[in-house]
Amino acid sequence: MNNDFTFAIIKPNAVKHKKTGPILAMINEAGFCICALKMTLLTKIQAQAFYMVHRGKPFYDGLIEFMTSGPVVALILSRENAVEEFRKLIGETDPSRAENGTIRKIFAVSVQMNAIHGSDSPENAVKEAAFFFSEFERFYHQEH
Ligand code: DAT
Ligand code: MG
Repeated sequence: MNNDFTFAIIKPNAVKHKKTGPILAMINEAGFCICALKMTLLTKIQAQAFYMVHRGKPFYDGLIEFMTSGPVVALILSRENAVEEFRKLIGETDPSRAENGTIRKIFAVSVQMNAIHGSDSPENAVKEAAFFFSEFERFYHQEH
């Protein structure tokens, strides 16, 4: 099994403004394979569980409200060194600090509405992917 994967979410602002297609194109062009993909509307309980590590921080309530404000697109993405390479592709959390050409630089409208999530470690990629996808919804062995 190919374990070199990361987990991503295209956030509500980007989905709403028809950026799903352009973002997926950038992801493919950067060499990632889409192993799983689903459009879904998070419940408050799901968003709170997903962002549990940020509970108590000043931006937490706003983050939960934003992440449940419209549908998102959840993804499992594979390539060599997937977690680190994907964090490079999306750029800094704060889009004003993100490098030119990164997904957040191009599509984020603020720190909160920063267009895309990417796992920060392989361990969290495993946990986060399990939050959204069963084994039957994953297609790891595709030709590159
Ligand atoms: P990242 O998404 O780059 O891993 P994070 O885990 O620190 O960043 O935070 C999770 C999300 O919470 C982030 O994508 C947007 C939101 N967030 C973080 N810091 C924030 C802040 N200072 N103000 C508003 N939203 C913030
Ligand atoms: Mg994070």
